[in-house]
Amino acid sequence: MKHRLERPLSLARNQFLLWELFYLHALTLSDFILTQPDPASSRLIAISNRTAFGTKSKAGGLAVAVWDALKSSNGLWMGWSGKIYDFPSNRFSEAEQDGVNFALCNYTKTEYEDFYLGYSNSVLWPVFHGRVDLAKFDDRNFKTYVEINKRFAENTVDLAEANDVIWVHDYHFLLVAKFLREMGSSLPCGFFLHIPFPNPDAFRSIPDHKHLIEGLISYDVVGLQGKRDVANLKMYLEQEMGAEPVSDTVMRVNGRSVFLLHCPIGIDVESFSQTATSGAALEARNRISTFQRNRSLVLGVDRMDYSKGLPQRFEGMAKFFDDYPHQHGKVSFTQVAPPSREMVDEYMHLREELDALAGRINGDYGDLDWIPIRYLARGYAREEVAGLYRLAEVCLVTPLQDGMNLVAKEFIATQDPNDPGVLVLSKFAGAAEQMKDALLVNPHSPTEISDAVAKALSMPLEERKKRWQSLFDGIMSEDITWWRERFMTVLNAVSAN
Ligand code: ADQ
Repeated sequence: MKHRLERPLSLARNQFLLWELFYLHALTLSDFILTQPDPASSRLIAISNRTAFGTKSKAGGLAVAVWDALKSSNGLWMGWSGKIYDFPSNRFSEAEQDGVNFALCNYTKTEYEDFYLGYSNSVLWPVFHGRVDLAKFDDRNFKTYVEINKRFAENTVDLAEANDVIWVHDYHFLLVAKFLREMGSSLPCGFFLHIPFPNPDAFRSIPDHKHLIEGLISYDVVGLQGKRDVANLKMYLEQEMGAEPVSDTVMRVNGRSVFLLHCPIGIDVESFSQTATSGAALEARNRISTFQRNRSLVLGVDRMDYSKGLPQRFEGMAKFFDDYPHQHGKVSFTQVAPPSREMVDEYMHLREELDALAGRINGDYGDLDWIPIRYLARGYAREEVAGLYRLAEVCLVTPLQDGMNLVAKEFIATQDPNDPGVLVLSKFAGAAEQMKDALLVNPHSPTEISDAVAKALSMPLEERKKRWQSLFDGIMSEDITWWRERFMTVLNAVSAN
């Protein structure tokens, strides 16, 4: 039986935020009326490293949310084309797809290595995920990071019109607003960080931390996934920059007011839920069922990244097979993990580590007619992933650190309400702040993972349904539309004040 899905009333659900703005920031009622998003007069410019240009289906919540926002305002999406050329793209080239305009640049090989692999993914990604030990600090990479941010700002100034509103995404572009301000642009500019904001000491370990924070506080609104991220950023601003809170959400720093917005990203629940019963999803289910026979499926779906806690998860499953021998032959764990950022050393090492661990666990516990752990180092179509989620009795989402984690929400969206699976979720995923009815575990503890899997597999149907319903209601009420409108409501209101 299909569950009933209602169109989210996101604007109504964000009314609370309007009142929060009204009271906390002494905006007048007319400010509100005048500053609500008016697609007819303000165009949205989105900036992110990759765009959805050239993709047939806009898989992934973010691409869909940004696309919809751009389409309704005849907007512009700026980003990297994904191509590497010999010459820098001082001017971006323009394109159009399905009613959305794009301005795309190419990177040179050096820019790709220094800006993308070097600074973004070998300094900011590890440090923001609490892995200062993996960071590789190099002045040259920072210099290129600055140059690319400046180039994006220059092209934004060239392409922007008087009423535009700018929304920048993620850690690749911490400095864009600072350059925009230096170039004289006062257009409303918001930033959303998809990954965690680290504790102040970890952030201070980056030699250029003061430059980075000057960039961040040049935005009017900084959106963060979790309350812990907002608290970390506030703490850093107070300790290092002498910032003073104007209200619960606004900090006064270097003569500017910055709105720190707690804004957890959601998914398109309705669409994901429908995908799980599509033809392609059923086909994927049938294929894995052939392998599973009647065994219970424990599933993991992640990009192959050290922040996702994959070796620790494999160890957790080894502990499960150790501690619960009666489950041998009755349960199989399948981990789907497409390699990413393979040019970065740590990602190559992770691949080798997982190869070795999977081999060891199968060697130790497997039998002639049973493979305990299957690890597939490849990506699958969105429909196929949805089909796998729907079949799984347990989904293991155990990152060591994660801004949010969309897999946790996708799993819940795809379950059969009459026979839902159980979500085992890391306490350190941003999603854990919202999804308290999952089985929450410490991802570093093989015992906690093992016991949670055992508990999930033996959980009575009534308890599974109760937990699932509460999780489902949560992801429905704070879905991708709610997230986008929450951010845009604040950006429009704050920037006009
Ligand atoms: P990611 O680190 O990429 O995102 P996540 O939120 O889990 O992590 O999203 C991964 C996406 O890739 C999901 O939509 C998932 O379905 C898909 N995916 C993963 N493995 C796949 C496979 N094998 N085949 C096909 N699809 C696969 C960053 C942050 C997160 C934050 C998001 C959004 O690190 O914390 O939730 O941005 O803000």
